[in-house]
Amino acid sequence: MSDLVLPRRELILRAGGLVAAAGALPLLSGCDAINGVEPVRKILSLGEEMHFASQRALTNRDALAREFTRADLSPVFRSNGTRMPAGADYAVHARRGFADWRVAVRGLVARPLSLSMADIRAMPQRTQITRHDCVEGWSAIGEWIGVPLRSVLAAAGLRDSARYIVFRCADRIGDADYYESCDRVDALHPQTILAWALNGEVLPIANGAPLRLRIERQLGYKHAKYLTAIEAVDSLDQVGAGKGGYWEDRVDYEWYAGI
Ligand SMILES: Nc1nc2c(c(=O)[nH]1)N[C@H]1C(S)=C(S)[C@@H](COP(=O)(O)O)O[C@H]1N2
Ligand SMILES: [Mo]
Repeated sequence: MSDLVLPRRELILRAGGLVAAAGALPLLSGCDAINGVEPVRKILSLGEEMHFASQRALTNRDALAREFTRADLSPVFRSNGTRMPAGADYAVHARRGFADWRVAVRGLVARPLSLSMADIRAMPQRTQITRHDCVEGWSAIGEWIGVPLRSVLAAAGLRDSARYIVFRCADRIGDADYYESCDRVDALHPQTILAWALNGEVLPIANGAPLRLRIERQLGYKHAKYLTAIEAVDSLDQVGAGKGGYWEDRVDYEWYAGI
């Protein structure tokens, strides 16, 4: 697959979805199919996604991270940081296969959402084989499946006033919950996905079950695991100590960890 033509191809497929919603022949296929969302919402989010796409055309941060093939997969995708969130609540969710897990989408959005894992899997999906780079000096290549964050933000009606997206997590390290954030450009990047599968299997607990961020143009610590909420905000001042992430607030990790 050629990386560079993908965003356009995706838009064309989405346009196909619009035609299908209007009653013409269904043109959807494979993992790009839009399903599980009512037609009006579909048309609405198509408009919003095209709006996002035109905003993105003005930036030079559109480039895609390199994608690999299955032959490149690491034999083991190791885990780092939290491997199992503490507490009874998470353990109960895990025992139930995360059937009742909910991810809130809130803040500067027109339609706040509370998404189940079934809702998330019913949205358009993207599969990508990418390399994860941790600042601690290791890398691993894995295949991820998830919903593009921009589709979720479109469904929620991201407001123009939203400048950053904050990710809330179920685990604590020491005295605080883990959290991260990114700007609109990375939030709307086509490879920024909320992933629920790794290497063809449901995401393991050690890697962030049931849902974790993949933000492929940035370093490992930005890829928040165990997601509980996604918040659209206009400033990071009120988030943690104001630097936008757990490690940014505690050690000297950069907020923009571009690679
Ligand atoms: N919620 C949460 N997200 C997290 C972490 C964590 O401890 N908790 N560790 C980060 C770091 S430093 C890395 S390198 C990756 C590790 O992801 P993995 O466990 O799937 O290898 O998750 C990142 N996201
Ligand atoms: Mo890391």
